[in-house]
Amino acid sequence: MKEAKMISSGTKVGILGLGVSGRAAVKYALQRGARVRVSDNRSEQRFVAEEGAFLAATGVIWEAGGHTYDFLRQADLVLVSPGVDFALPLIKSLQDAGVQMAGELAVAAGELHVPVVAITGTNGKTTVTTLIGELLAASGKRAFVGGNIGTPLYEFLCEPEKYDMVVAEVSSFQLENAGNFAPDVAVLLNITPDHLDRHGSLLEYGRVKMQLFAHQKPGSLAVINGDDALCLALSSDLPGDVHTFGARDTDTAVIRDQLICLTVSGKTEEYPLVGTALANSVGLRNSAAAILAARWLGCTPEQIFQSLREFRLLPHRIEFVAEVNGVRYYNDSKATNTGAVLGALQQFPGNVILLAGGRDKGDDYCLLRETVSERVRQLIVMGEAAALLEKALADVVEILPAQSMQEAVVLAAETARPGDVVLLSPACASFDMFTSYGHRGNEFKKEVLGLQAVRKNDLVEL
Ligand code: UMA
Repeated sequence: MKEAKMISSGTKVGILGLGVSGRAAVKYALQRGARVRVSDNRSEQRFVAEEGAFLAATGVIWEAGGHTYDFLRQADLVLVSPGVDFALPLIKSLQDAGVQMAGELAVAAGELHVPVVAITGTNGKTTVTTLIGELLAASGKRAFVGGNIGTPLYEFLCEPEKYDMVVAEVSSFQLENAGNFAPDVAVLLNITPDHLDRHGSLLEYGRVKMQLFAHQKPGSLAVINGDDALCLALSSDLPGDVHTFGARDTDTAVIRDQLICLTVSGKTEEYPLVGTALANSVGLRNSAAAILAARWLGCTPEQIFQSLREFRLLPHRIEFVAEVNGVRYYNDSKATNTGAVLGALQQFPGNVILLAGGRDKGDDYCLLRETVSERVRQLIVMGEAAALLEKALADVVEILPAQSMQEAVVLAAETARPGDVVLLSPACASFDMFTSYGHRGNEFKKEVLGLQAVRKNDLVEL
């Protein structure tokens, strides 16, 4: 993927949104000798309190409390943070005035001279990105692992000599504005409703996701979930070589029981995952996608198999917390959409006490009805979306409202019987009550471990 660099000495660069991505963009633009100005919608007081040290250290010009046309019009190029909706009228006005607008993928497209693997999908992106990074590391490759996972690609662009490859988690927000980003290996894990408050419809969300493949060169690899009808429908005419993973005999990576069979140059390789952290339906799907990418990138079956056996699941993803009074508690705070919740519920045969709710992202909670009626004994709802969840599910499951995580865990503990599972799998964003899904998951864990402590104290007194 070779293309003109967007930034050089003297380029006037605007940064729209100064979060993790924006701060890395500032660092990168300054390193290239650009003249940088920053625009952020936090109030001036909060912005100075939170970013004062960074602003002083970098010496950039800034505005806060909103984005103004006059301020950003001074730039040749504006780097847009993923959290900024690309449909903002201001962005169109600036483009009409000749200001170029780019996201981190568009900027990177001109400067990535090593093999690039990019992973998208509604659920499993972070796990598969981490897994591919580990598979590459096990085969001696110096892989930069970044993107939506938390380290922006700008960080790679600041010191590319340190790496042989890039593994990038890519979100739909980043793909809205990806320019000619053309990964050598592009992976699509699944498409189920998410971020519909921003993208408007599932079809539009899917269309944005497919931008990952739009500029791939012939001979590049497109890895697609063959069990996901929407993924298949949207990938009928891609420029790269399409290989699928799934349950069909025709898939390149066939998932059967706890085994993945990969066909490479007419030969079959077997990857048994029994006894590993990945031996469940979600883990097998993620592994199959990662194996396809890693084999294409030159990892050997032995290296892959070894890394898969050693892989440990990331926190907040169906994470076992504790067993208290015969009840097992799981933290799945990362499940911020219905697709992820369905995946989690499929791991348990029944008798689940489900804790859900938070900030609504436009999902359709009716998609949970069938599985909830089969597997959930009680639903405890909290946060802004509580009423929406009740409306969608009240006739299929008993529902209790909770005002806080503490109340939710206490209610669950009172209801649960030995053998039950208490699962935090919210189907919503966390920002109404917490700073992040990690914060929400940690609060859940704290409350569960508190139950454990109470029980221990009881035992001591006895
Ligand atoms: N801001 C504005 N104007 C706006 C919106 C936001 O000025 O219209 C400012 C806010 O004041 C805020 C800053 O922009 O301080 C935040 O920027 P941001 O929302 O783009 O977030 P970053 O901190 O830069 O983090 C982003 C990704 N965030 C989003 O996509 C919302 C992070 O993904 C990513 O890890 C990080 O870049 C590094 O690449 C998070 C995420 O929730 C984890 N992603 C979504 C997901 O996974 O579902 C897409």
